[in-house]
Amino acid sequence: MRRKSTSSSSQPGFDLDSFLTETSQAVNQALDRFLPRATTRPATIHKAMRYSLFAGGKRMRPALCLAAAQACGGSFGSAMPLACAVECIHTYSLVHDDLPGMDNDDFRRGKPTSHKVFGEGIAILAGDALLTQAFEIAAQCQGWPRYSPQAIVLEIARASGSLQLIAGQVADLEGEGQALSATQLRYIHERKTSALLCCSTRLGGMSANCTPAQLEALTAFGYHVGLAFQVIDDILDVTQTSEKLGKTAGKDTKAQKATYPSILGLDKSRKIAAALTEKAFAALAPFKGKAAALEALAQYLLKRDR
Ligand code: GRG
Repeated sequence: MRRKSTSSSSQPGFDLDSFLTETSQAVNQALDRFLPRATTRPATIHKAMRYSLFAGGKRMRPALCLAAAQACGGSFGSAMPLACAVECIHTYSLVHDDLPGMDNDDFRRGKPTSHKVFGEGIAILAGDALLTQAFEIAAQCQGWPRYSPQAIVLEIARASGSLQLIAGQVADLEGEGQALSATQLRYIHERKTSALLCCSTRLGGMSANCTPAQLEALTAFGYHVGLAFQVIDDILDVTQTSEKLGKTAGKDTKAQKATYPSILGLDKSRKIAAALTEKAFAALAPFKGKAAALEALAQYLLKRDR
């Protein structure tokens, strides 16, 4: 997968391209091990789960998880089950988001959506199975002195439940065609996007048995990166082609969705994304230079073009 150059990263010595290549490959291999084989009965559901999971996502949530583990002196190996769990949750949310009853989209990750290939019923079940798979993977983690497997499962359940991820989707659906304020939009972004990105970052720290102060710093980092991520996503929706994004561009305007560009314009939206990223950088101060990967990721997410 070709990536935009990251040479503007605030830690010039850090090779983000190599980091992303290494983490994506390791995550793909681990996911392949965690999931039932495509031939395992009933084969249709396992084919559908694998189809969406291996369709070519950017693996940003796992990358944040692994980078956070590294910042706290942990290992990729310890963090890997949690990185895989968040990618399963994320993929489930995309499969369901694309369904006719939600955004009704035909393309995702550069391929026809799950319901286009397998039919609506199997797509719903594939999303359900990916969500459940995430908890199966996370529940098998070793646990750490400060963070039991129960604490890890609770962390993921809270981020993906009806107060966060689902709440964001509900507000997003109910907000279609409405003139939302910037505050209402922030509520949606905090939940539908930032919650899982923040959870991914926190889980990485937890897998390194991070201190409460480190967890607090990772929370502030993940929260702001998550918000910036959605502002950029909204900008890309109006500035990029469907081919580039691997999903249908211009959907927000068509669905009459309030976005930062529609409320505040592109220039102001770009400034907001940059300011949010600055806040994310500031949160990394306690790591005293040990968070090069997190810093480079935040910069990359701000500058991304897909
Ligand atoms: C639970 C049905 C349901 C939905 C929850 C996450 C979500 C709400 C809906 C998914 C669609 C959406 C626009 C989510 C916001 C987060 C976002 C911008 C997702 C796209 O993430 P990328 O760009 O995707 O990391 P890839 O494909 O690269 O992994």
